[in-house]
Amino acid sequence: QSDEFHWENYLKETGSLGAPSECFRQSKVPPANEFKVGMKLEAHDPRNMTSICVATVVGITGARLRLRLDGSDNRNDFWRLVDSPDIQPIGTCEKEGDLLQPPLGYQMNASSWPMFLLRTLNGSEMAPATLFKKEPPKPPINNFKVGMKLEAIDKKNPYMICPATIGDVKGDEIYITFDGWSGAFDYWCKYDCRDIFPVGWCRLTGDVLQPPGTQVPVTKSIAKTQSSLPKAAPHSMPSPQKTAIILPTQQIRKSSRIKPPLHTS
Ligand code: MLZ
Repeated sequence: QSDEFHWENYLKETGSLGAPSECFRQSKVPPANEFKVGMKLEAHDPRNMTSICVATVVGITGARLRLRLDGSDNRNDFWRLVDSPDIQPIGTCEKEGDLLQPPLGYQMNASSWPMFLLRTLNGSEMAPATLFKKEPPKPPINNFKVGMKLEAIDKKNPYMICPATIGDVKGDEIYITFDGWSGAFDYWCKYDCRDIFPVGWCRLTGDVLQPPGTQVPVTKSIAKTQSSLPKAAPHSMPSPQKTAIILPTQQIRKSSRIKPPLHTS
């Protein structure tokens, strides 16, 4: 379909470049996701990171798991990569002499927790240790440059991965701006943040990449270099680092915008 989003065309039309994969704290070859819906694991409670809880895989999306804490409601689901340090096999906590905690917002009386824990784990399918992948190392320095394109999690809608651009760089921090959106979703994060991915990540993992928004025109840059979109062999030599240059906004005309599909929701 012609109105589908394609990075290759989009980079060409916007005259921009994808940030090289070496910039990211992600494995070059995305980790395999061998988890199944219904499997249980241990996870840090995102609302109370010091406590470790039982979680159930309620969905699979690319290299990520949609997780729900046992004893919690269905309105606080969260997403983690299979190589996230926030998840571990059932039994890890006990091995380390810790206790599994009820989640923040545990729906029953606190005194029922030990029995609830026994029942929730009894007869359940526990995700085997081999499914948990090692977190990739941090790139040694922040190599992001203003104007580089990437795929980034929308923290306000964390199931969404969206086309984004580096809007600013300050020390170890980068400013993530979402293409086609006015700025309400933009955020600062560390360069080694696990919520950002190189161009082509979703295509490789099978996760869903959202199309750019339709609120603001996407800027056209003058850079006329080839894209760093991974092609046939993701193992091949990385292309030499290039700098993406973006024109100041006054020089940008609406007509340079490509037409993404109509946005629902
Ligand atoms: N339809 C929702 C989601 C927007 C997602 C933007 N992502 C960068 C809204 O308009 O709020």
